Amino acid sequence: MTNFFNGIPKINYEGPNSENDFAFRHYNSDEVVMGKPLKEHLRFAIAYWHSFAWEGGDPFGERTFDRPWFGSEMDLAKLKADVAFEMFEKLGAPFFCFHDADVRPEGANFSENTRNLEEIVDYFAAKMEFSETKLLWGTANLFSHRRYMSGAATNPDPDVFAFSAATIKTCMDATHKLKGQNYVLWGGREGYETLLNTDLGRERKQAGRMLQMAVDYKYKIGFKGSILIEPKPQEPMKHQYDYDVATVYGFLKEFGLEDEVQVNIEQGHAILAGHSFEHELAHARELGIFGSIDMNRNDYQSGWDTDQFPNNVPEVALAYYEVLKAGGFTTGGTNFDSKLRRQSLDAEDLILSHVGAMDVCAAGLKAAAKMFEDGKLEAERDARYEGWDTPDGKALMQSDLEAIADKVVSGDINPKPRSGRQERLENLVNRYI
Ligand code: XLS
Ligand code: NI
Ligand code: NI
Repeated sequence: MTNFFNGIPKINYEGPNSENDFAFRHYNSDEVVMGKPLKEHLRFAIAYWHSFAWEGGDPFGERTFDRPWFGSEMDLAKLKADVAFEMFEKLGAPFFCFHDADVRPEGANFSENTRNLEEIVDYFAAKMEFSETKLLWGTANLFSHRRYMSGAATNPDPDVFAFSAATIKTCMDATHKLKGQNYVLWGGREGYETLLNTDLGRERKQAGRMLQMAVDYKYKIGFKGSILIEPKPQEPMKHQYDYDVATVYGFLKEFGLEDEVQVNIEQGHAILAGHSFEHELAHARELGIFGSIDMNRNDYQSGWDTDQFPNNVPEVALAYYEVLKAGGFTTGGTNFDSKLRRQSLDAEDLILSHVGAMDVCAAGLKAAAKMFEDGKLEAERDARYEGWDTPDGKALMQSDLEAIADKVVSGDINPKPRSGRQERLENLVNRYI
């Protein structure tokens, strides 16, 4: 036991009227909703990078957090792991996620990186034998080190492509060893700053080849989890290639990987792309590539990826409604890719941010389930399209322009506009929240 969380109790469910800050009001993990306990619906994961590796710096100031594990020695990386697993236990977190660079010290070269990673993976594995927390996903940090400043797979230098491929291999090995349920590829610096020095066509082919190699390697090692791409439109690059769900789908189609790879959709990234979170979720579901979510919001005024904990129940409810419509998570889950504000210095802040986020998600999921089970929203939607379910409607999809033109003339077809009933539907949704 470390003494980092001294005095902070294990968090239990106490119901909506509790006065205790260190308690859940909505997240009753075993409560059954639509035939499944909440913990299986929500599949919460803690992001190692934000909670344990991020130091509280911003472009104008350095580290604000004072954590006993900050530093580059292996012993400190192990202390960090001890604290992380204590936090997972306090929160009853079913999952966690990590990048290689979050968990191990940076080595002088590839072999040292790999040795460090393997040592920590063994350390994790020993802890996970006694912990209830599993690995939701692993991933490679192919964006922080200066070697990646011009991208990883899409770098103009083939040596960087090679270094990245080797790193993805070690991170897939680590994820596999820890029985991770997914392997994530967020596009890091796969994008460009200026077209003046960029060959888009080449970079696209390089990215497609790297993804194919990751998929091949998954089968080679017998990794049963899903491979997920996380779309984002910009930041750190001016333009990121995996812009949004639709763009990623086009990319997957081009390389014949649409049945092999799904998406990890982040709320904040959806907003940066000019979409709503539910737009991205619905789109992924309809395209058959829905995988997992990063549930962190942005500040709506500042226009960058501020990675804040979710705190808006109506928003979250609409997102989980789309997740329920997709049939819920299979390998995916709800990852809090969220970080504290840099003034939130205390161990308590780290716990309470997650308590609040888990409660907001639980409340949102319960509202979404009511919406779903009640069926009124879907009935309204179906009614709007009912013409398409008639024999005439169905026949249209098999017809051609000439035949349709004849039919319009002979049947004197003259469409009559009907209300879209948006406000009525908005009123309906608010009744569940
Ligand atoms: C950055 C991304 C990143 C991924 C994991 O914006 O959200 O944190 O989730 O590499
Ligand atoms: Ni992000
Ligand atoms: Ni993310």
